Amino acid sequence: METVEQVKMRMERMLKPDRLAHSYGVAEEARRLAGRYGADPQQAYYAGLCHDICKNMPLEEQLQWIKRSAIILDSAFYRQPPIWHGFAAAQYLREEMGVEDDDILQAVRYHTTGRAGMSLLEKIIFTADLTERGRDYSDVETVRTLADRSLEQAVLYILRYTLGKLLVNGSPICRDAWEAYNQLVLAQTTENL
Ligand code: DGI
Ligand code: FE
Ligand code: FE
Repeated sequence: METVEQVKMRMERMLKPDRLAHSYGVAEEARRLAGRYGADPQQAYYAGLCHDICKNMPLEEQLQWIKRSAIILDSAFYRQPPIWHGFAAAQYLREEMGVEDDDILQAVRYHTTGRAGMSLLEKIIFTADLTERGRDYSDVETVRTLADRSLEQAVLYILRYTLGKLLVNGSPICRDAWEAYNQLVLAQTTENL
């Protein structure tokens, strides 16, 4: 597996400056959250650093990486380009950077959509993506406060926020995202029964 220094040099070549800054922000926020929630800080930093590595790749190239992975995806997936870069990155990390840590690969693959049954590291990367220091959107302080209180609550809030916007815009929502949402909502309502 490439060292952090090697990853950083690769990122300098592959990412635009704003995406580079975001990636460093997510890496640091993921390391902080890992410390707070008992995950491995180095693993979290690495996954955070790499999560958007394919974001500035042409879509055609992203597709090539996705097709090289063994994951079976439905036709709706292929009609939602905004969710491709995480799936492409998981395969890219494995083949080009020698990453074999499945927890890192899963966290990168599902960082945009989430999924039902996310691991601790997956929740950390999913959340850090929206709470890193460079993020600025109307609800960001609410999400940052939630992230320090409960990762599950932060993930659910982000899903409500993201999927809410997709619904309002009439955009499609992928299966993994609504399965993640349903699982967290149902877990919450079961607790309240
Ligand atoms: O890569 P980032 O900008 O850091 O953030 P991200 O990986 O969370 O990507 C955000 C984009 O992905 C945003 O435009 C919303 C979109 N997105 C998230 N879930 C879905 C989705 N788009 C579609 N069509 N369907 C989804 O389920
Ligand atoms: Fe992303
Ligand atoms: Fe990101």
